[in-house]
Amino acid sequence: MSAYDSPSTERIRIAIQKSGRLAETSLKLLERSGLSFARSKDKLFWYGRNLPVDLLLVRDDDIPRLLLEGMCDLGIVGQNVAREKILDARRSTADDDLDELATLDFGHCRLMLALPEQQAYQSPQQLSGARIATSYPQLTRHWLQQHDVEAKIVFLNGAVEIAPSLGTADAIVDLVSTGTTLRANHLRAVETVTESQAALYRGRSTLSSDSAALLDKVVQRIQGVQQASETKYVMFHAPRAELAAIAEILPGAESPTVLPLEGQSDRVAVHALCTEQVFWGHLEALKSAGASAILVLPVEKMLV
Ligand code: PRT
Ligand code: ZN
Repeated sequence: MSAYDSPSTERIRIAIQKSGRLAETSLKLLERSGLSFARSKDKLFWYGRNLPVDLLLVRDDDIPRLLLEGMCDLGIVGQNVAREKILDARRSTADDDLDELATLDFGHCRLMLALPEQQAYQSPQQLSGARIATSYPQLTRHWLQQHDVEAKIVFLNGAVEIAPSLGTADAIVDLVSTGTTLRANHLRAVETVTESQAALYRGRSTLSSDSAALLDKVVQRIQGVQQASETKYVMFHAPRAELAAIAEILPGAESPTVLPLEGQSDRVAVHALCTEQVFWGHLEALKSAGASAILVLPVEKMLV
């Protein structure tokens, strides 16, 4: 019996989006971190099978509140939603906040100010007195305040992009990824209010020291999976004399391993863990510096 099977151990809860843009990638990330759940099709709750870590499947908008109220210990949600809800919560409780433990490199988008295509744009000041439609009133208000502009915020829960053509707003603040929706509605993005991607947040729950240790372990694994997906193991042969120049080319590599090559005193084998993205340009630069037999391998798991 492991320490985690003890009946006295509390269970940790992780909230993710039930269905939508972040749902599948969030679940995959947890599964790749070694967590396994007893899936149930309709239920909002999946019981953790191999560790006392359960899953709550909810609307993304509910995740920050569940975290702020300590109902969940961890949550994966877009920074846009988390920041909006934190600002909203602070209106009644000034010190409300959530710790962002890691950005997760999916669900990338921008919250942007957009105007009708034909309208000229010079600066935020021209928005003074304008009506701005958005589902993100707090982030929009915050941005307007930063630019010292007073405008009227029109809250809409969806279909924000049609507000200008309906005549209910002069501008919008909405999420943009490819920009197709804006173009289809004859709108033009002119300012970025905030950039966003999915992130891992710590809830405001208190845990026993055992559960806190388990939570740390889960977080470390998630960060490890996240880091491994960006990390590559690079192997090649190179002239011994060029090692210093070659080390400069390798992105995010610390102290590569240098091994002798049988029967070749002037060439060595180099193995390096590159923690930043490896592009074709890096490989071409290695080749120009005399490297050959260059291999780039994915890294499945990492514990640093
Ligand atoms: O049901 P639930 O409330 O859980 O889901 P939801 O409908 O509120 O959210 P969902 O699944 O649409 O999005 C979840 C999160 O994905 C958002 O909070 C963002 O963090 C992130 N994300 C990334 C996006 C987009 N990209 C995005 N493009 N969320 C919404 N969009 C919208 C955008 O506003 C536009 O209307 O998708 C449309 C297409 O965008 P374009 O620019 O590609 O045309
Ligand atoms: Zn939502």
